[in-house]
Amino acid sequence: MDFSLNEDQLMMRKMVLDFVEEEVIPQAMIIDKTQEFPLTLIRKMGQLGLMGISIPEAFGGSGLDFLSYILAIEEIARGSATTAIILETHTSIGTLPILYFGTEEQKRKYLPKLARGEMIGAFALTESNSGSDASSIVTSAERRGDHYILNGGKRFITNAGYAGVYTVLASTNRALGNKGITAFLLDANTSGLSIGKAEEQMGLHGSSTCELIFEDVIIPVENRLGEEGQGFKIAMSLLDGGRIGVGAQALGIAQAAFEAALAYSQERVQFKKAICNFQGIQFMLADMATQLEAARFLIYHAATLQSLGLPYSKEASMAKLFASDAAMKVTTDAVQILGVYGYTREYKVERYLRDAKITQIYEGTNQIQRILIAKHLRK
Ligand code: COS
Repeated sequence: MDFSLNEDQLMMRKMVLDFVEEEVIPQAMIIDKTQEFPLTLIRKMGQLGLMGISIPEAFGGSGLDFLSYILAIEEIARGSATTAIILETHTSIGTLPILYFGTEEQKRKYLPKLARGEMIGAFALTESNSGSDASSIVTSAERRGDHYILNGGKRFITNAGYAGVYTVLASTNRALGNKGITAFLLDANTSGLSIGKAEEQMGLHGSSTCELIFEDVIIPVENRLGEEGQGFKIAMSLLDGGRIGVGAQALGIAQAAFEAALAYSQERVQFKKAICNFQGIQFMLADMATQLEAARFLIYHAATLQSLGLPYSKEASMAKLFASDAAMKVTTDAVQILGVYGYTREYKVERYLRDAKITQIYEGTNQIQRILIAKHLRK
């Protein structure tokens, strides 16, 4: 497959690179320390067209393809994984559900605001007792005439509290299992919706991960996304794209860690020479560079298949699995190369290590990715 980027993709990547160098990197350590949600960067991403990168121009977006979006996530994650996951959630599982499954009216209502970054998107599937087993959700939506009554709760919801709209998965018929799950668009200001516990996380400081509580929330029928019972398939198909996004996030973090380790190894002198001249360090750097290259190929391959409208579930799982495992290895080795300096908060590599870990967990653990890949091998 040819990964030579077209003019639009190259221009977009250059624009993102400048934004990352000038505005994201200088803020990243501050965001990590203060743990403040980076609203200024999000507004700026809205002005640059990044919040609507995958939305057609007819709905106020930039109208770029999926690979362009993935390139943007990779670059932003190189600067700040926190900022990248906000954009990734907003796009892959916050905005694309409406673009792919929404009615014309739903698209007109939400997409322009999401594209400008005036509204942030989020996705609410996970519950306290439903993680990997996604079809075991107990949040219920009961039809009553022209509306549904939503009760229950969600856990670990990225962008919660800042999102203007949530794609919520709820059971409309428990007896039907995954075929009784339905998706809804829930406006953040709807009465009965409240934001619960905010999680304190190992990494991604400054991102928001909270509980959602639903108490007799009234959702009009026109806010149902797709048909009753289609919710599980909608969620699964969205997660396929989301997983490529998480892979790109992992890749960006790993790239940053590699660059930091390489630069340090060229400056750090021990035994009268820069440590990059020792074969022990060279082998580590060579392995890191090779892992990055392999991850990049898997991610661009999966994103290109998505852009072309070809099947890509297996490739998305492979990309996410490989890139996130590579990110853990590369960030761990980066800390090792910086030695005790790398273990301190004065250097960035310990942040990269903390930020990388979640990429092996969210949007489907790497154990789930292996199950999914194995299922495809049987077909
Ligand atoms: N796209 C479209 N449809 C899909 C799909 C996909 N990627 N994956 C599965 N489906 C469909 C299947 O075809 C099946 O439909 P039929 O019954 O009509 O054949 C249906 O969905 C159920 O699929 P399956 O039997 O594989 O579902 P399981 O309950 O066994 O669950 C896993 C499968 C484990 C893969 C799923 O629960 C999962 O992805 N878990 C991880 C959840 C996750 O990623 N959470 C992250 C938090 S959200 S940010």
